[in-house]
Amino acid sequence: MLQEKFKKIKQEIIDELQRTKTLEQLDDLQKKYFSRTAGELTKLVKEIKNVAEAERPKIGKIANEVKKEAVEMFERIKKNLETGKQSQDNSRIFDPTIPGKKEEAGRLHILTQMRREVEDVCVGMGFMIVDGPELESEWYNFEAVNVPAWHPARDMQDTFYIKKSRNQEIKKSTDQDNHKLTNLDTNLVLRTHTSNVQVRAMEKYGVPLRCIAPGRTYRNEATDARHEHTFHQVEGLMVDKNISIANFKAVFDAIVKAILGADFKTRIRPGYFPFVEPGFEVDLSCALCQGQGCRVCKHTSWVEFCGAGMVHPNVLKTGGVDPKKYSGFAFGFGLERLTMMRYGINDIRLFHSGDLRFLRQF
Ligand code: FA5
Repeated sequence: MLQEKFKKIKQEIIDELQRTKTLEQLDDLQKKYFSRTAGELTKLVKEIKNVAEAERPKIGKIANEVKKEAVEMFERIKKNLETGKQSQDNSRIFDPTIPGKKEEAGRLHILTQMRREVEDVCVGMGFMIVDGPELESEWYNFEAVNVPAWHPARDMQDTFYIKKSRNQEIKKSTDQDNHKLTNLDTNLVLRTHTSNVQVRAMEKYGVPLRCIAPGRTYRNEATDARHEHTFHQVEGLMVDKNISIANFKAVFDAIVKAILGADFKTRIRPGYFPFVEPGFEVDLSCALCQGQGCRVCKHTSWVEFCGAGMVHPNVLKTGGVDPKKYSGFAFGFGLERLTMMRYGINDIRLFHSGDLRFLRQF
């Protein structure tokens, strides 16, 4: 539409004038737009006669305004250049009639916000934050934490495997990300838990050690209201002399209290994980149904939240730590589930749905 073309040419003139630094350039621009025969603005004005008669006065008015403003701008710039006021002034051409651009302010994903809160609480208790690769050697993900290939516990954590032949290729790119992949004689897997960081952290930092490792994890999982194939865990590991279950309970309670409030109910029950002995599971009381029963807690009024236990001597040994001198606890909880209980979110799939109506609430 002609009206649009006038708007566009006006903006073009403004842009070009902003870049004009000499009188010669200005002269060239003047010809480009105003020359009687081939000037671009002149040609547009000539097109007005082809517009429907009823429309002509309106377009004519717009054309006159654009032309008038353009002439004024040219005069102003000419004066600037003649008086030595250089091109900085030219960039000050400001057209108040152009609608402003609204900047959309982003926000952090709710899981990022929650991770940061958990990190703050743990850092306050002297834990450092460590990271580990999501694409991990099968060895660190399983063997190093006492889960050999034949172990039935592997069935509980099925994942996505990458063939050995691609390892060197992948190694190059992950090394650049500072996540060294070692033990590449094994397959690579998308890590099933953050427990892959346990041995890595002991190898790197030695003991005494107090760290958390939050991060993304993957499982070949049928999804439902509380299971995702891609989710986040926060691993905790504390190794020192004389560490006991009491230390775990104190640290764990402090986290839950800080995030969910002092009155939130939890329960600890025995649980089996090959990398701890003894092992337990911690449940959160279901905040969604307040004990009435719902699909998230599978009508039990408790939501499985965390695996934990005293680090198995084999894992300490693999990490280069003497189990006769040192003991430790480890835990791994689901960040999505913690967030669900805090905000009453009734379906885990909402986190990665990309649904802005959901995300904008936080
Ligand atoms: C583990 O992953 C162990 N590595 C935890 C652990 C660490 C035990 C250290 C002992 C010592 P589990 O598979 O139960 O355990 O997962 C731990 C938590 O992750 C669960 O309680 C749950 O909150 C969360 N989680 C597990 N699978 C899923 C899933 N598919 N979707 C969402 N959250 C999940």
